[in-house]
Amino acid sequence: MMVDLLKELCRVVLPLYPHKSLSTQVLVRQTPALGKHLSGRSRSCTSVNHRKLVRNGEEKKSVIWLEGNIASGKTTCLEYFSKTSEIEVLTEPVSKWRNVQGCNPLGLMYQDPSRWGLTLQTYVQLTMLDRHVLPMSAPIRMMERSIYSAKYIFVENLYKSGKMPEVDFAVLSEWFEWIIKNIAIPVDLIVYLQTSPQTCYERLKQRCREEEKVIPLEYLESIHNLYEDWLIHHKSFEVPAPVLVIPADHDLKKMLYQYEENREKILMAHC
Ligand code: TTP
Ligand code: MG
Repeated sequence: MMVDLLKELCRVVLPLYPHKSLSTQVLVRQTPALGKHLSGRSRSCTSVNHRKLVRNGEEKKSVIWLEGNIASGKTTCLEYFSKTSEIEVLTEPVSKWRNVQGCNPLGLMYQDPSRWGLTLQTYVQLTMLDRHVLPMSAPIRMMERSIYSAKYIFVENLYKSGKMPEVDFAVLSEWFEWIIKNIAIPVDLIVYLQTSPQTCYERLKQRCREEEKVIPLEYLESIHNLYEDWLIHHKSFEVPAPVLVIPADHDLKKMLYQYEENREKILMAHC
C-alpha cells in the first residue's frame, strides 16, 4: 500500500517538477500554515512552491526570501541571521552589477535607464538565477531578494515609467517566464521589510553608494507601491509563498530587537 501511495504521489508531483530525477522516490509535504502573523496568500498559488520535496534520507530544507525597498535594511537583517548556525545567508550579487568584466551596468542604468535598463536587468536575472540554483549548505537559506522581485518590481517599474522600450520588456518577460516554468525556484517564506519611502531615502543618502546618488524620492515611492501591490494588497502578481511583514522604519537597535522577536516565525518556515 505504501508503494502504491508513493507511486500516486510521483504521478501527481513529478509533472510539476520536470527537472527532478525520476529515479528518486519523492514525498510531498504541505507547508504548515504560518499562522495569523502572515499575510494572506493569493488563492491561485497553492501548488508547486507551496509544497516541499523531501527525498528519502535527505533533510528537508527551507528557503526564505528577504524583500524590501532599496536601503530598507535587507543586508543588515541578513547579517544578523547569519550568526544562526542552521541558517545560511546569500547576499545580493550587487558587486557584480557594479562590475562585470570592468563594466558597471548598475551605474549605466541610473545614468540612462532607457538605454541600459535591459542590460542591467538581464544581468540581474542571470545572477539571481545563479543564486537560486546554488546547492544549499544549511537547513535554512535566507537570501536577499529574488528573481521574482527583480522582474515584478524593477523591470515593471522601468517599463511602467516609460523608461524601458516595449521590445526590451517583451524579451525580458519571455526570458523570465521560461525560467520560472523550467527551473525550480523554491521558496517557503517571504520576509518583507516594510518601510516608508522617506526612510529609505534618508538611509540612501547616508550610505552614499556612488551610482545611487541620482535616485530621487519618487523612484523609491514607485518601488514601494509596486511592493505593496504585490505582497500586501495582492493586486499585481502571484505571491509564491506566505509573507511575514516586519515594520522596518526603526533605528538599528529596535530593528535588531524586532529580528529577534521574529526569529521563531522565521525558523517556523523549516517546520
Ligand atoms: P537592493 O536590492 O535595494 O540592495 P540594497 O543593498 O541597496 O538594499 P539594503 O540596504 O536593504 O540591503 O539593490 C541594490 C541596487 O540595485 C539598488 O540601487 C537597486 C538596484 N536594482 C536594480 O536596479 N534592479 C534590480 O532588479 C535589483 C534587484 C536591484
Ligand atoms: Mg543589501
